Amino acid sequence: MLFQASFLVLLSSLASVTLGHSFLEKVWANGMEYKAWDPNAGAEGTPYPGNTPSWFTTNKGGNPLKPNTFNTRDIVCALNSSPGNISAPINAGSTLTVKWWMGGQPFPPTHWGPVVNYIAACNGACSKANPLDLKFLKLDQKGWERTNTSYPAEGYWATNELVDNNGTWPIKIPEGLKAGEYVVRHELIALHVAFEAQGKGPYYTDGAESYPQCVSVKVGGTGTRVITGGVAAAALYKGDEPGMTINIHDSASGGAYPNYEFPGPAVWPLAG
Ligand SMILES: [Cu+2]
Repeated sequence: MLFQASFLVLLSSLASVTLGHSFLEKVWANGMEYKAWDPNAGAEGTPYPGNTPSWFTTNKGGNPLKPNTFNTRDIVCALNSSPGNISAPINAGSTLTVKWWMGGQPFPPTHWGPVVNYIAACNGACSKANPLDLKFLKLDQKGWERTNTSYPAEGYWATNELVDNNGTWPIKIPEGLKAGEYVVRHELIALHVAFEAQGKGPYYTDGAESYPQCVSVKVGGTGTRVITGGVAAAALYKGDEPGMTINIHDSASGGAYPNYEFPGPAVWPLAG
């Protein structure tokens, strides 16, 4: 019991020193650099720019979404989101790169978890898209990577790789994707307090944290690969999945979680 109590104190102190969470600072596509949207600046009266493909959100502080929001509009593209004003031109088969940054760091290094990317067709201009109408396919996912002497119980996860890469993450746009406008939904999932949702059922008030960010892109060319099916973002997760309730502080694991089960749908077979 003593161990349990001090463990929880440690966790809450970790949470209090990482008040800064994060959001996208920059986006690169086809060799062009775009500023993303800084919701903290927005709170000080800076208007949302007319030349960014990165979606608007009122999420001052870059705060996480908890499982009790996983079936709401906010889980699609962040708190009170609305579409980017432009869609960044990008070639099918090339890489969209994003960069997370807030308050002098990319993302809290103690927020271990997966990085997951999705794509949805806008069927027209993404600037007019309704987030609730978007049907997403999973492009790729990366979770636990290896053990880590710095965090012997938790190991090294995709979010740690993102932090070590100065907050940047590459997202491959599928080869041969049909011309049109698409929303890329890029998401960090932090598992440091995921265990709090164990046994609590779906949409609990605490547990895993989701940090979704959306970027609108415009694919040209003569590709024929069409997106069909897909899942509304508000139906991706319930928060009670094994991959959303895992205890990653299990010292018996030695920091190895090779059987981590990703939440959400399987990766779209045509994405690679
Ligand atoms: Cu957090």
